[in-house]
Formats: sequence, C-alpha cells, structure tokens
Amino acid sequence: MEQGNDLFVFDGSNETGDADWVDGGQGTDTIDLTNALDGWTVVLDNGDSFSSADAYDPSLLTDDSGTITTGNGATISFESVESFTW
Ligand SMILES: [Ca+2]
Ligand SMILES: [Ca+2]
Repeated sequence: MEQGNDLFVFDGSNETGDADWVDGGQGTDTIDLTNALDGWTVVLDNGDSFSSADAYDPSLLTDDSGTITTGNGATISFESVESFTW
C-alpha cells in the first residue's frame, strides 16, 4: 500500500507459474512492461484488455484492477494502478 506515485518495473524474469501481486494504493501508479517478454496481455476487471501489440491508450485506465499474463505464462495481479508504459 503505497501513498505516492509509484513505478513498478517488470524485467521479464517472471517464470511460468509465477503469480505476483501489485497494489498501487494512493497516487498515480504506473506499471512498466518495457522489458517484459513480448506476448503479454492485460485484462482489466471491467472487461477491457490490451496487449504488447497495441498502442497505449491512456483512456483505458483510471484506477483499475486486473491481471497481466506474460508471454511465458506468469501472472501479475494488480489494483489501484492508473497507467502502463511499454
Ligand atoms: Ca501509490
Ligand atoms: Ca493508485
């Protein structure tokens, strides 16, 4: 639970079967997938989704929860995240 604006960087080292958890908490929090393996998909709990092949659409995210599935099958659940970059 972080009060400020946080940046969570994934470096592509997640392994198949890993299940990580990110809670952005207060502030404008960003997940950086620049160095994650291609082929990841983000599915928001509101039903929207985007993937590594898409351009970033900032209108998709406000203060959302959802799940990232990486190209090798690891999952990262998140909540209270307002932005992604890749
Ligand atoms: Ca925060
Ligand atoms: Ca937040």
